[in-house]
Amino acid sequence: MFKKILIANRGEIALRVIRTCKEMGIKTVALYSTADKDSLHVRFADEAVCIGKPASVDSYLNIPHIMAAAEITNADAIHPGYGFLAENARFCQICTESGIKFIGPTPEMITAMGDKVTAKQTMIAAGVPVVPGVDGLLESVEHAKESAKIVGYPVILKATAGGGGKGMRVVWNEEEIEKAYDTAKTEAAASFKNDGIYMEKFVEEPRHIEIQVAGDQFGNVCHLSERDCSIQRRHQKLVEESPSPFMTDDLRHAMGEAAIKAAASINYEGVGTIEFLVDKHRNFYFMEMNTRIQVEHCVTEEVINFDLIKEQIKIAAGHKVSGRNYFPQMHAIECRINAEDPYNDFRPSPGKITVLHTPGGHGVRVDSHVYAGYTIPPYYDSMIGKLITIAQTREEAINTMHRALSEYVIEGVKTTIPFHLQLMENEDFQSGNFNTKFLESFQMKKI
Ligand code: MV4
Repeated sequence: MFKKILIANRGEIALRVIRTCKEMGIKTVALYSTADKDSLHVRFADEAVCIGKPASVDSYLNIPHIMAAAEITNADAIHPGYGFLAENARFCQICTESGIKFIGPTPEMITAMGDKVTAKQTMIAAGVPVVPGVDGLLESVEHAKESAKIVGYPVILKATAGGGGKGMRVVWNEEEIEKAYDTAKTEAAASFKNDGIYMEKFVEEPRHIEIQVAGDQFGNVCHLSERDCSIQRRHQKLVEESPSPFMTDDLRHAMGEAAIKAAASINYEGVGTIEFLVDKHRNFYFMEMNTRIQVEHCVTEEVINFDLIKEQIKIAAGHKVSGRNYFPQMHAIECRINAEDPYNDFRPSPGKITVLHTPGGHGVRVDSHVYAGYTIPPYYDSMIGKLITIAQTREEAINTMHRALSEYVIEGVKTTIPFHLQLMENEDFQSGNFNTKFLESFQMKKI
């Protein structure tokens, strides 16, 4: 087992990794930018190294600074968390070349899933269902026009280097396709320095359901059930839960097997997530694979009673996965508490937290790095923490969530707590009647 893990991240996920390392008897090294010198991950780690100025490019994305910190502290592994360098194949490669274990997949696996056209071709070869569309990249506007006639409108144009919605265009008819093709290409080139575009049939009002997987260095892969992440706003997830209210036992087995096929087809090592679109008839289609731990991993941890960070570390150290699949025994819901104003288009609201009261009690988990007097810096994401509730049934998990949200006091910054309270009171949410379009029509009631 590793003796010392360096955590190349900040905020709640840095703290989350430190907690598991402590339980495993592994020493920890925190990294921090000058904006984060008073952060809890710095206080709770065994050692901490300042790696630069506040801007991410000068600190949490600065590979030479991070590698220097790993060398001077003699760390034998690096945990990348999520975001920042977690899916950067070059960083992963540099860690390996420096004799430091990257806790995650190999650079080849990251690259294979990072290019969406390659990933889709890999899935077709593995027998995983994908959205019908055109194989490979679009060569020209004419190619796009001819293809759309075959696929059938509506179609969606996506950037091969994309993910998370950037460079995407829905096209409803032939009149729109030329403009959509041009803007998608321009946006992709600007965002990813790669203007490759591909086409799929547009799936209307889909649910976003993802399957957690874990694979080891010996080719074994298991699944750890699903998370429903359909409650999103502009491709930012706000609420996740497990099990999905839309799930059936048959669908879970089918999606679980597909997810295992997907991960096994690249001999996946580490924990990962296969994202699927699920239509109203419960047809499911591979969308993307995330080769990292995700923000919403906690709901899975709670419904199967399983530490996913510990699993990541064990897999990286050469342990085998258990060789069985895991099914939800409880219901868990996670609300992302962001420093954003839900009454004002979710505008970021960084600043000092003057008063803080964190909820507790039966069935409540809070993963957060903030404390009273902490200042949320403007340089990074606006997440204050995650509130997770766990109960026997979905209805009880919603009731516990409403109760916990009503206890949560955060003053000094605006937060998404009022949004979550209103969501928990929404009848469509309560009945599980929602898809990825749900928040487009959700209106905050004024206070
Ligand atoms: C789609 C789709 C409908 N049909 N693909 C959004 C982000 C990127 N990962 C893929 N996305 C979508 N791909 C086809 N063929 C609808 C979306 C989509 C979406 C997906 C998941 C969660 C929220 C979403 C919001 C808008 C669009």
